[in-house]
Amino acid sequence: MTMDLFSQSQNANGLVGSETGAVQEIPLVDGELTLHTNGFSTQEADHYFTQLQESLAWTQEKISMYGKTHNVPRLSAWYGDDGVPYTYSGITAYGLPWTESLQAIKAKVEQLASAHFNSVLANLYRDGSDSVSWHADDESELGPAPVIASVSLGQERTFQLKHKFDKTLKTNVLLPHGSVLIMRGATQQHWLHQIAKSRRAMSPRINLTFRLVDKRLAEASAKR
Ligand SMILES: O=C(O)CCC(=O)C(=O)O
Repeated sequence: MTMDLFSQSQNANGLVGSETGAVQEIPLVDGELTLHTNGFSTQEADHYFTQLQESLAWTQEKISMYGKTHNVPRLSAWYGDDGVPYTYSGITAYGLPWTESLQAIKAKVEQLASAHFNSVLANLYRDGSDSVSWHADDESELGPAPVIASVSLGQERTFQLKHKFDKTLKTNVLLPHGSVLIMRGATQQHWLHQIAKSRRAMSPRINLTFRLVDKRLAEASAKR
């Protein structure tokens, strides 16, 4: 049985997230989710989308699986405070310095989340065939109960969640242009999330996930 977690805020499609101006505390077993549907006005979101699409250092990362190298199905870029490391595919690297736009977005998001962030992972989904597969943001350097603030600009996509241990628990959240989804508490310990591929014609989407990386823990896990 799939639990009906969103009976008060579902739209006609059974998805949440389409109410203008809404701040929704989304009830989630073993987790905490808040969706600011209009965290950024349409005008601000339009401006930042164009600005970031043109100016961020978008990179095609590669992943090795079963002895073969594949392109990751999206472009990405890391930015952060000086000396904040991040690790991917066993490699430790350092983020680029904040751009003016990213700093302005970070300030707004920190206010919405009442939290401080020192790095951001930017993802560019070029069309519906770009995606991110099931995972949790549960790296040890984020701590046991990280606050992650996720900004969506451009094409609305569906953020899918499934519980790690109780297979009956799953849900979908629509992430519209200008929205900010905040995950906190035990969410990363108990839930996986993904943006699935879609066969529908889709325009580009930029996602920014702001995080607070513990430098000492990141360096320690890189040495392991
Ligand atoms: O694009 C999204 O909304 C999710 C991105 C994500 O899960 C990640 O970067 O870890």
